[in-house]
Amino acid sequence: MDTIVALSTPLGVSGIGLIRLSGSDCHRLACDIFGKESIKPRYSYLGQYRLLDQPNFIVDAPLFVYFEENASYTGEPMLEISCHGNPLILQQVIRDCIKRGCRQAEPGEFTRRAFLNGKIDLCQAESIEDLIHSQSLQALNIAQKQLEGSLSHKMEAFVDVLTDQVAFIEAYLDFPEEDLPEENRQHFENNLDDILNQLEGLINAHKFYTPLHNGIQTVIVGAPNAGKSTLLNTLLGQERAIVSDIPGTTRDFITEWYHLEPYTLKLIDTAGLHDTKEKIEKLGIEKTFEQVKKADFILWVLDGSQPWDDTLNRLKSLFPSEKTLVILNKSDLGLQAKPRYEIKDYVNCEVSLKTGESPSIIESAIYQFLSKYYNDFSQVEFMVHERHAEALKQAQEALIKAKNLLKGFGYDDCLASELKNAIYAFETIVGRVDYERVLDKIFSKFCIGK
Ligand SMILES: Nc1nc2c(ncn2[C@@H]2O[C@H](COP(=O)(O)OP(=O)(O)O)[C@@H](O)[C@H]2O)c(=O)[nH]1
Ligand SMILES: [Mg+2]
Repeated sequence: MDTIVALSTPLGVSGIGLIRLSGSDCHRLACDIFGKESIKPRYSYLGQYRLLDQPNFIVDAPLFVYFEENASYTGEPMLEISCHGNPLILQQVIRDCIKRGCRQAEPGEFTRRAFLNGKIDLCQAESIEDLIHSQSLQALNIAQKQLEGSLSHKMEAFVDVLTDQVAFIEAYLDFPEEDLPEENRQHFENNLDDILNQLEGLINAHKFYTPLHNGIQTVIVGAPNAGKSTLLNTLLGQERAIVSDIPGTTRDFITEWYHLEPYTLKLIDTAGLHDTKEKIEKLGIEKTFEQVKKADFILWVLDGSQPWDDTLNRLKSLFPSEKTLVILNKSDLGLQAKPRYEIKDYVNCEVSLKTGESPSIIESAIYQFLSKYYNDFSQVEFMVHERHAEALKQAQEALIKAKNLLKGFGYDDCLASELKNAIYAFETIVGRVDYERVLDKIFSKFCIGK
């Protein structure tokens, strides 16, 4: 296998920048670069990095560690070089490694090699991507367990049960003169029900994947001057957005993370929605509508002290009540009856963001709203990716058919074939089945150096 090289930390000024190499040449390269006869594995050395074409020039004095085959992340010989985090040093070192015969790694290639060398299965590889990118503590916790094999073990347990059953059915079909033992049939039916039950839970958990992984996309919308930026600042507890009584102050999006355990929200403060001819403002408004379409959760801020107008009617039709919480603001100025009436179909909370008493009221309104919308969020045990959900649905379909066949015809070939379909679906999740195409799709999501 060829030896690949990549920067594993972001390219930018930092204390340390880590360069990783993987492939059969690692030991020779380490000896050549650092002028050693041999190198002890898993031992940290301080070396002098000399460039191949300028041997008198020491580009950095990095720490390096060599890992032997079968005892590294990829399962191949590996070399990790911890340079000082100057992009110039890092570029020089990588270029030098390429001159010495390495190839720049493709995105995700280290993890792909780990998978191909049997160090991890596909579920585990995907959990590494979750570990790197997830935005909530709960997601990190689950991803860590999946890296240890929690989802893979579940799939393997299903496969074991079904494989035993297929073997039994096939033996029975070969010797049909033997009586079909009733207790086996009952036991089998119970097993099918148990797997189907668990499958339903897993398929259901898929809808939590994006909010766990990317955070809940929350767009703060409303007319100009309603108090959207004040809401953002109130939740964050800091003056993040400019608050002003000049309408149209917020034109571009302001995005901030906001943690309300167990939820992680990506708050997006937007331009006020109203009729305008002003070019830049108009652009901002169009962008806001795009955000509304993509949002998981909408916080609609309304100045309840102002009369209701036609623009608000139009906005109302754009914000579905099942994912919108209305913040009826400016209660200190006295709320009018009409807006209160108009938003009666929405979950809402009446506040005065200006008085500063509101954070806990709004926080608890958001918490309650999300708890209802994402019920059982904190009970989610698995990060069920789109790919997993699709395979799980195929398995579910096959097992439902199997259950009906068992009731109708007892043990026959069709039943065994449906069980095999389910087994195949579970195996694709773990990645035991050979399929290059799926691999490309998964690993292209990784960053280079991972
Ligand atoms: N009286 C009163 N004024 C408020 C309240 N909340 C915000 N404001 C004021 O309304 C104006 C517009 O607020 P801002 O957050 O910039 O609104 P945005 O355009 O929706 O982002 C500012 O002058 C705020 O101080 C409130 O609860 N009561
Ligand atoms: Mg604003």
